Amino acid sequence: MTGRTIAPGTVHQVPARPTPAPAAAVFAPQRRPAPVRSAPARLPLGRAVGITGAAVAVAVALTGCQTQSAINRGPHPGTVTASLVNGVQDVVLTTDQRYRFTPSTVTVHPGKVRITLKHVGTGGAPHDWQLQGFPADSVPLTQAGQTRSIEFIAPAPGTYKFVCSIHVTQGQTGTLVVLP
Ligand SMILES: [Cu+2]
Repeated sequence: MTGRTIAPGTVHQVPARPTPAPAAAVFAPQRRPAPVRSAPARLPLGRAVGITGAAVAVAVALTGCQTQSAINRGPHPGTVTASLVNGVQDVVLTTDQRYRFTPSTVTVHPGKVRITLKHVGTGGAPHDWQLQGFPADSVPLTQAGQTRSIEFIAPAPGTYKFVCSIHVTQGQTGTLVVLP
């Protein structure tokens, strides 16, 4: 108790502080990537080519769907403001097996918009792009490695939600802002 008086206490506390800080920092980043990496890392192990290879690929794809169907609670990355070039505002969104659109916040001006969806993943589920409330303004299901586009006239100024129609529950959503 006497050691806790102000004068000696300050001396003893100095070396104690640095220890817990780095320990916590080491644990935090290690836990996150571990489950994500373990699944894809095993995919290429299948040696067989041809029928067996295809069977493995299908099994892997199905497994991948199930293991990754958990909600992605990570941040929605990126913002972009489109500009009119040759009468159209080009917006390119990439997606992969992480249930995200990049960028996920898209700002456009009134007029024609072209949304291009590039599935840059190496496998897994296809994705589409749908502007909620405007079913015609949608990019159809796009497989890994594919690129598909849709052109439409921006709706009235405001804020709209867009989604991948088959991965809404996994959190694959974004925001379209139409400027006045
Ligand atoms: Cu999707």
